[in-house]
Amino acid sequence: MARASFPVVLIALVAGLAACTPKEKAAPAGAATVEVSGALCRPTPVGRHSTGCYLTLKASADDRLVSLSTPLAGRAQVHESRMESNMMMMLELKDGLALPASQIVELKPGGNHIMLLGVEEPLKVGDTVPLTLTFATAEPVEVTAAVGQPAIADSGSASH
Ligand SMILES: [Cu+2]
Repeated sequence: MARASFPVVLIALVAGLAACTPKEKAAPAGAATVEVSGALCRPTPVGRHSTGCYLTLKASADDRLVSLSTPLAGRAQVHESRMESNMMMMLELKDGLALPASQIVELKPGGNHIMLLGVEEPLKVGDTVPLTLTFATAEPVEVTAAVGQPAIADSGSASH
């Protein structure tokens, strides 16, 4: 039994008095999960304290990536990349990133990405970065990102 099922139990009790109406929602909140794979952070450029990380998400039910953290950076944000007047701009997705049920959502170079800010120690190829991802519904997920250059960078001029 999901621990968030209290209201559901109440409704079931009330409904049970009248009739057996199968009105459950598709997935109970407690069962929602998000698969995270392919986590990779770029090495920090010399003299810089920020870098980009990429990964792939797949939520079992509609969800939202709301925040991220790592002990290796002061802050971790979800950014979108956008071309504006021929300039690649990065904006924080303050409301997080939508994860539609069963859809693969990629954070990748030139697109949405994770930004580590205030990185204390330079990240070098071969290092690892522990990341904790927090979702609107699913339980938090911890992954270990490798540090390396992404295989495909579709925007040579962008630094993340
Ligand atoms: Cu960024």
